[in-house]
Amino acid sequence: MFRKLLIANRGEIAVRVIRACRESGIRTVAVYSDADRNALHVRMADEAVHLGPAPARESYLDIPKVLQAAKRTGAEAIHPGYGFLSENAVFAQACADSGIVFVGPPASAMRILGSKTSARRTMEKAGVPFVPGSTHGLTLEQARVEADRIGYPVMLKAAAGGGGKGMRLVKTETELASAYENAVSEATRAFSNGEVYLEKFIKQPRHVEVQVLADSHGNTVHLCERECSMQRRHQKVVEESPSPVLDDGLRARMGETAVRVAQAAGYVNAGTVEFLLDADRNIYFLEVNTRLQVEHPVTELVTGKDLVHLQLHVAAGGKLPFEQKDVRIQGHALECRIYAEDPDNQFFPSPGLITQLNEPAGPGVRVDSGVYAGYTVPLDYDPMLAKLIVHAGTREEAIRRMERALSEYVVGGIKTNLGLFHRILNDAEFRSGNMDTGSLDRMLSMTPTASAQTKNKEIQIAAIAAVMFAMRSNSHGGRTKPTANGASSFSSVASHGQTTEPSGWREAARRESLR
Ligand code: MV4
Repeated sequence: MFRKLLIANRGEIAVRVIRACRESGIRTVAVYSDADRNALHVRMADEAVHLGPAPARESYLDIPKVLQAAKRTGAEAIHPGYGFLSENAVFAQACADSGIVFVGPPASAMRILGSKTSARRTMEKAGVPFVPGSTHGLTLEQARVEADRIGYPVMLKAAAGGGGKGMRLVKTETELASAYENAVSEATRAFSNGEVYLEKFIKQPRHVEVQVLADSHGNTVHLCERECSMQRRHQKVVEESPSPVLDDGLRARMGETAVRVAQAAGYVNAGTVEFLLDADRNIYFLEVNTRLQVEHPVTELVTGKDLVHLQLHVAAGGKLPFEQKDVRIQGHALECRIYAEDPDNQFFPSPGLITQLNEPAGPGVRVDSGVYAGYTVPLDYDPMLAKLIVHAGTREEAIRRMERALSEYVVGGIKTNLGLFHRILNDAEFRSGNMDTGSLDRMLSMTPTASAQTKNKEIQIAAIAAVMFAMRSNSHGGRTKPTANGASSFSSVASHGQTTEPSGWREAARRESLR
């Protein structure tokens, strides 16, 4: 195993990797920018190297600076986390050329999968079902012919894209020329590569992804699926495993297909195979994310496998310590992504000083957080603060556990999306388990009714009361005494909105949660 590893990332994922390293006796090197001098990952690592100014181009994305930090500190391996350099084949190749282990797939697999057209050609050869359409970049004239062949509506996509960038829906031939020009120019600007291709448009698809894991000895397994349809503008908000819409047959077929995808690309390490599932339950390969994903914890909780430990193990040349038949799903896991953003103002980022922080705990609750009370969230990077993940026996129990954990969660000083999850978890489509990628937009387009707002406020008040109750039990080392009318301090707080012993912390929590 490695003696020292550099984490080329920040925030909760850097912290997550540092924790796994500490458990394995691996020394850790953090890197940071001017904006991250006081960041949690810097405090938690054994060593830290300053990279440069706040803009990612001059710090976290600067390949020579990151490599130099690894060489100077004697790190034998680099974990890229997600985002930043994690899917950059040039970086993976540069690590290999410098004799540093990149904790991720070989650069060759990243090149095959990084181009959506080359990925589609590879899957065509391997007999993997993919969305009907072209497997090469197209001129406008070729696009016209191809669109006529597969039938409108079609989607124009950037070959270098992924995650929704450079995509255009084309409903009729009259829209094709202008959509083509737009897609090419957007792709050129975003990826310095204007190659676009066509796919048949799948209406209201569900987004289901399969976690795969491969070692360098030819063994590949899948760790079942995650359902990620609850998203807004290609930003996932709630994820879960297993998917409520898969049965064992479809799960096995998707898993086997994902393993075939990985093998066809020469994949090693952890990766995610994305599928679209249409209304008739057809599955279509979409793309591979060649990194550890934000939502990996839901897979860890239901399979009992630690993905970061496994990534480190296979990157160091180890064999997979289990076989496919040993992978089973236990119970149900849900994840809520906590963002510093304002749901009442078009989800604009809301950076600033975190004045109060109470992260939930208790049975079946995990918080992967990159922040602490007194930390100032910078505006330079993604505004995700933390992930709240719960595990329980059934989906219903997991939803109730998530509501309980959310009721304990207090983030003061900045706006967050915490208040949104109660609505999502009680949304009829979400409850049914039959969501698609339009479900969250439909929910958000319905302004909450006055009664729903009243209900929300009641729940918020109950949430603060629950936190106060917990604090009180802690500080007094015992139960809360009933009040004269027989109610506990819980209902007393709920009805009067104040405690008998006002404290700075409680008052701040009350102000935050009532906002
Ligand atoms: C599609 C599609 C419908 N038909 N492709 C968006 C992100 C990128 N990974 C692929 N995406 C889509 N591709 C065809 N041929 C609909 C989407 C899509 C979507 C996919 C996954 C998760 C959320 C989504 C939201 C809107 C559209």
